[in-house]
Amino acid sequence: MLWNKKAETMTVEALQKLQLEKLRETVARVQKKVPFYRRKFKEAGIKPDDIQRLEDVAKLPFTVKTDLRDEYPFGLCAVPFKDVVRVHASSGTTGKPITGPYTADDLGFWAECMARNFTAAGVTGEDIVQNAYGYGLFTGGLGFHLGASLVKCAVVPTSSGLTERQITIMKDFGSTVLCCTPSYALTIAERAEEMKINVRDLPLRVGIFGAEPWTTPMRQEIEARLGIKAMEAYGLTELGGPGVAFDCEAQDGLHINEDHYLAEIVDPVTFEPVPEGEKGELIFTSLQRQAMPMIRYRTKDITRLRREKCACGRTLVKMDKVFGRTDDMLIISGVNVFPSQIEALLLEIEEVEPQYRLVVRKKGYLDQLIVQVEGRKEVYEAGAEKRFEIEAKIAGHIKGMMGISVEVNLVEPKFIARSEGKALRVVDERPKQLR
Ligand code: DLL
Repeated sequence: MLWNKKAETMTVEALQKLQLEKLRETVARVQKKVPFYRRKFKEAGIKPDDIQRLEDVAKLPFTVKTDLRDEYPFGLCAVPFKDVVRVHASSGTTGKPITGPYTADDLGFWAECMARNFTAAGVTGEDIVQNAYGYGLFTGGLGFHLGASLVKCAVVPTSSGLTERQITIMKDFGSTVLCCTPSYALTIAERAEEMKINVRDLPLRVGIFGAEPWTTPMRQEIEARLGIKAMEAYGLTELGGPGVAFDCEAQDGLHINEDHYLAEIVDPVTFEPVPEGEKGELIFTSLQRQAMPMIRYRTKDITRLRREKCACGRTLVKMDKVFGRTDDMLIISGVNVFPSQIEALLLEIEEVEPQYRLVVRKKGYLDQLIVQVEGRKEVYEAGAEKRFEIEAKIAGHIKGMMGISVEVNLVEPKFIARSEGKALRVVDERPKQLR
C-alpha cells in the first residue's frame, strides 16, 4: 500500500529534477539566513550558483554533530523564531544537547513522511496504534503520533516504560500495532511471557521499530515472540526525527523519502563519495525543511544505497539496514567489529537469550572484547561445567566466523538491564585517552 503514490513512485528523472530544484532553494536559503553556512560556504569557496547538477552537492561542506552543539540552541535556525512551533532535542551521551526546531510546514512534512512509513507497514485507519516510543523531547513519541493521526489510526500514547501496563493495555484495548525500539519490543515480549500472557493470541499484528541498530535475526526473534510482522523506521533528530526512511512489505532495505532527503554515501575515512552499492557513511541534505535545513549531515551510520526495482512498486532508493555507527566500531585484534555482527552470531546460539552487552577493555596495547550474554534459565542452572561448554562454543563460533578471539561470559538470566528505549550495547572501559 502507498500513502502518496505520486511521490513514492516517481521516475528517477522526475525525482532528480525535483531534488535539484529543492537543493538549490535550500542552499540559497541557508546562505542568506544562516551565518554558520555562509561562513562554511565561504571557507569552501562555494556559492549557491555553483550547484548546477545534483552531483554538485559533493562540493558543499559537511555538517557534523559538534557544529550543532556549537550553534546550540538555535544558531542553525533559518526562520524567525516566531515561525517555530515545536522544538525537539536529543541529549546524546555526552555534552550539550542538540535541538530540532520545526515550523508548521515542517510538522506537515513530518506527518506525511510518517504516514508513508505506517502505510508501507500495512497500517490503516482501522488500526489501534500503541505508541511506546518515549513522548517528550525525543522525536520518537510525537513523530509516530503525528503520522498515525494523519492515517486516522486510534492512537494510544502509552510512551515508553511501565511495561506491565503496556501489556495490560495491549490486551484490554486490542492494540493492533506496536511502535517502540526493537530492544523494548523484546522487553515487552519477555514481560508478557512472565505475566503468562501470550501476545501471539492477542490482536497485535504489526510492529514499527527503530531508533537503534538491530539485525535481521533480531527482527525474526521479535516476530516469532510477538507473533507479528516487524517493520522498521529510521531517522535522526538532526533531520527531523523518524520519517527519513522506512521499510515496505518486501522487508529488504528501507526506502528513503527522497523528495525530502538527499542521500549520499561517502568513505568514512576519506569522505570521498563511494561507487553506488558500496558501504560507507550515510550523509543527508534536507530538501524541504524550513526551520533548520541541514546541509550534508554526517550521520555516522554505516549502510549502502541500492536503486533497484522493489516488489512494492516504490521507486525511492533503498538503504540497507544500518550496519552500525562509526562511533561503535571496535578494533579487536586488528579487525573492525560492529556490535551488530556479534548480535547476529549470538542469535544463532540456542542456549542463550537475545540479551547481551559488549565490554571493551585494554589488555596491554590491545583491545579486549568481553561478550556478556544471558544463558537460558535451564542452561545457566545446569552448573559451571555446562556454562564453560557454552562459553567455549560461543567463543569458537565468533572466532570461526570473524577471526577474533573474545572472552565470553555466560551471565545469569536478568543480569543485563532491560531496555525501555535505546539499549546500551557497548560498555567501554578503556581509559579515555586510549580509545
Ligand atoms: O532515534 C529517531 C527515531 C525515532 C528513529 C523512532 C526511528 C524511530 P536520534 O535519537 O537522534 O533519533 O538517534 C538517531 O539512531 O543516527 C542511528 O544511529 C540510530 N537509528 C535510528 N533509527 C535506526 C534504525 C531517533 N532503524 C540515531 N536502525 C541514528 C539503526 C537507527 N539505527
